[in-house]
Amino acid sequence: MFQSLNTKANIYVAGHRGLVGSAIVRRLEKDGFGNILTVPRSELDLRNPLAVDAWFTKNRPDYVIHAAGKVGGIHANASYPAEFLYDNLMIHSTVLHAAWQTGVKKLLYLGSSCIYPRDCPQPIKEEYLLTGPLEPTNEAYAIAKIAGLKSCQAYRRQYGCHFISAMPTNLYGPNDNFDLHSSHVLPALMRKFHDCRAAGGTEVTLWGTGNPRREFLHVDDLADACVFLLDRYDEEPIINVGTGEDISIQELAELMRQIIFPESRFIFDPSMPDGTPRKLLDVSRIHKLGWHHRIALSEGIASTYEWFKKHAPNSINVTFPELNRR
Ligand code: GFB
Repeated sequence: MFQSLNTKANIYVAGHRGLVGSAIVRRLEKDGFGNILTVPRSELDLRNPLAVDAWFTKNRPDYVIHAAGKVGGIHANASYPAEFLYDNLMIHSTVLHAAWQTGVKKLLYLGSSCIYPRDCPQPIKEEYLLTGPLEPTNEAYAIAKIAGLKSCQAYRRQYGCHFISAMPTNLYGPNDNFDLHSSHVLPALMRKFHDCRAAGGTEVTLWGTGNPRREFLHVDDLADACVFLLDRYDEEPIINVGTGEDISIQELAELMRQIIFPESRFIFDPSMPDGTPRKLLDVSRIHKLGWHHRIALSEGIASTYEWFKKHAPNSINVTFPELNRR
């Protein structure tokens, strides 16, 4: 089934409690991997180089999927740039360095579509990286992510490490962050329509103008792509992971209204930022390798909403409690 992976290998999933990491663990377990390594933040602060070195020396992972990091939606990114920059720069540096020092066979690093210039041509090809200015609302996060992917390339060139980087588009799914201040748009809209219905309301207020366009990938599809790439891809260039299809925030809101609370209506608050006008990835490279997404957006929203209803009371995924405390 796999070209190079062996289900007996030790695979460390960094960030296993987050949206991405938890999906990767689910996927690896389904594929029969018996030695998945995880460590909670309370036991290992990935910003601490000495602690990370010691953990890698003791646990000796064969493979690493690096899905750890401080993430958030447009408001969180714009409000806490220092934290997004510091935490992510540190987390990426410590993990990559320890992986090199302990001879990890292969590492998959996850970036983000916000690394590309704000106004680059659409769909976004991998080679558009560093060809123009970044979107100001997420510049700090993007700089840290660019440093991470460039580190992978540097360790590859200087030390021959098999470090690869994938750039996922906007993600959603189970274990997302549904906190209205720090979440991304899809979980925020889910919570807003759900709470409106539960409260007997009629109107939901959304941010910005509704005109920006975004591409959404279910996190189970991303997990599938991660295992695919870890198994088969071993080159320096970054590789986009998405669906190749986008919709406007207005269209997304309409879709979610129909699924969650058809009797409601929504309005936009243009005093909130729009962010990047459009972010659609060119996925022809990963398609050529033989990978395609499977989960249609409406199907993914419906299944995520089922998950949300079961977990709603506890659905704030506090992957960065600092943001939720404020
Ligand atoms: O998903 P999102 O927060 O981040 O917002 P980005 C996408 C769009 O949805 C923006 C609008 O135009 C928002 O104004 N929007 C409408 C809302 N209503 C809401 C709402 O209630 N909550 C939120 N959050 N948005 C992030 C970056 O950018 O994308 C990160 O900040 C990362 O760095 C991530 O790259 C993938 O798509 O604009």
